[in-house]
Amino acid sequence: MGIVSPGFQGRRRSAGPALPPGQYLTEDFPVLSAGPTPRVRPDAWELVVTTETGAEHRWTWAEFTALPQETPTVDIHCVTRWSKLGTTWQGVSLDVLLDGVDTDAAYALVHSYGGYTTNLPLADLRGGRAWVVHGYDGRDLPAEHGGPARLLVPHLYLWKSAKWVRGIRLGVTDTPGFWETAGYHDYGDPWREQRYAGD
Ligand SMILES: Nc1nc2c(c(=O)[nH]1)N[C@H]1C(S)=C(S)[C@@H](COP(=O)(O)O)O[C@H]1N2
Ligand SMILES: [Mo]
Repeated sequence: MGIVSPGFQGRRRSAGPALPPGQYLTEDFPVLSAGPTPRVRPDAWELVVTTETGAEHRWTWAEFTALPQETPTVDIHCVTRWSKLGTTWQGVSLDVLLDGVDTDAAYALVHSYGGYTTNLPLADLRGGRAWVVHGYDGRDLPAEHGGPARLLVPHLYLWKSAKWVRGIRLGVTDTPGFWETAGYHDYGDPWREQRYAGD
């Protein structure tokens, strides 16, 4: 009854595909690391955001973990084609970290302990879509998954979610990171299947 015609409302939102094209579902949590796992003790850990003018914003572990916390539940998609749905993390929104950072930059190059880098538009770190997380599934983030803390940007392929994050350098120009230099897509939207440069 009424004026609602079935099939003409909210279909994509309620029943849209959970998996981006070319992905399969996994229940376990694979570890993908391009090198050895760095062991960074929290008391030696710091996070640095550097702006295009060279201004630095630093957080010790105590300062970082005292910031307002969120527990996002998100789907993650690796370019090697596994996806994992409904993963729950704990950490700090990039909106909180970037609040008070004065910048006109359009790009971010994320640096990890161990030397890994990855780039993305600064806009993709804003708007409640990116976190620096130190917890997974109610526990401390295991070292192999990026502990003590990693970036989490679930709307892009997971190689953008730098494990063992140590710094974010803001720039007016785009600088490709580790996998982007090796031929992976500069942006990496799983829903547009942007796996490799040119996709
Ligand atoms: N520092 C660092 N971060 C990294 C990587 C890496 O090799 N080093 N691999 C990336 C890739 S390709 C993926 S798929 C995810 C894997 O995260 P996981 O090992 O927690 O599943 O981390 C990303 N972040
Ligand atoms: Mo990956």
